[in-house]
Amino acid sequence: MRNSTSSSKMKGLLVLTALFVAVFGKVTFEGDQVLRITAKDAEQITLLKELHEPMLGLDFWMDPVHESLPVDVRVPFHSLQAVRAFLAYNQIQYNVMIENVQDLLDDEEREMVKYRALPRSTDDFVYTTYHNLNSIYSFIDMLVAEHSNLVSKIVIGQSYENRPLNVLKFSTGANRPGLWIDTGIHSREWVTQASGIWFAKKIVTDYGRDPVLTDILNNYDIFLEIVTNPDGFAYTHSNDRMWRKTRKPNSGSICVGVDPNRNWDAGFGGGGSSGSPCSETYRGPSAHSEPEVKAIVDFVKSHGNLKAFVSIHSYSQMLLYPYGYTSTAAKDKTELHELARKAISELQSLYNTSYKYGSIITTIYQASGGTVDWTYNQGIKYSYTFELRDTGRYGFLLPANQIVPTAEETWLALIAIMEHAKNNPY
Ligand code: 0X9
Ligand code: ZN
Repeated sequence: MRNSTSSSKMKGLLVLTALFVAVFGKVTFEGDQVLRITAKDAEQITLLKELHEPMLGLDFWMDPVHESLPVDVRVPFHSLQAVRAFLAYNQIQYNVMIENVQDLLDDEEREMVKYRALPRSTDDFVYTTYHNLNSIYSFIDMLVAEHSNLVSKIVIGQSYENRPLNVLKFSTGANRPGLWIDTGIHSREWVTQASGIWFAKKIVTDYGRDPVLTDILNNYDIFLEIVTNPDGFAYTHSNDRMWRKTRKPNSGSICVGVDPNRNWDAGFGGGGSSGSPCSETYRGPSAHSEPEVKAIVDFVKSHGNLKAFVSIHSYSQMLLYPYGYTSTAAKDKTELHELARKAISELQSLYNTSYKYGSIITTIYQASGGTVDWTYNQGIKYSYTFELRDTGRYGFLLPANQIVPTAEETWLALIAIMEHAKNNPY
């Protein structure tokens, strides 16, 4: 995820990849490995940045930033020898996290095809597997049909490829302040959309039964956007499981897509974002250039009364608050920090999953133009972003048997945040 120049070599490689996909349909990851590289000092970090050479085709899941954070990188089979030799020569420590990426994708696919048939109700829906876009859209429609007194679907806009941007609105009365949750703004972070589905079912199940959720919903509306980047998500199923960005072409480049978590008007263009269309952190030509981002911006402004905004990513196991673009502390830092501590202690109480927490820039890395920096600057005090499971054993390829435990523990943290927002009106 780093600035890469669109050199002619890179174009060659990308054209080859594009051709391969056009002919064979889907990118394969046979023989690709994910390495966890542990740099021991700043010099080794600098060396690792050389691996951004476009011909190598490396996919940095965690970029080299400072020695305290391990660097996770997917190395295509054709570059494995070279990368290993480079690491050995420079005496840089690493271990193999994933032996063969394609094996994990085959497991994931085998698990999914077992449940191809569309269920008749959300009770029959399989929450323990990953689903494609059609299946999620049909889940949304079933849920609304089953609980039309509690939940409705609002379409806040269209994606670049004209897919609806669906938001579930859980509401028990008119003119209430709102709480927002989004999942899947980065399309390859599949455990997030899967958790979003589980949250939706949990809300309709618990309303009227769980006193805390009931009290929240008797005073606030909850908005939930499950597939925040539908074009990217469709593409992760059809062509490239590792796709992160949007799918809008970039004029003057053969590279497609913008990082929707660098596209917001909050420190737009600053450090930890790239101006190169081929980069995984490409910020886009201007703030809010992506329709998927603009739709949320318009919604937040026209609603005008959101009190919490939670944007959910994976992976790393972190609960983060603003800022990402600046090391200036947020004015509510003390309260946000204390609430994060409470939320992660609730989360940990279920399966003992441990989370780090703090501001984005101090806890993970500098990222400019991020979602929650913008919502916080709009006056939404309880702006948070999660990085769900795991810490890198499987990374973005979290096995489906961890979906429900991940969603369950995350829900406890979400309830803590929403309850605090309710008890602390501002
Ligand atoms: O780089 C990002 O956008 C986030 N990491 S991810 O692997 N999900 O892409 C980190 C940026 C700050 N964190 C969040 N906004 N979640
Ligand atoms: Zn993400």
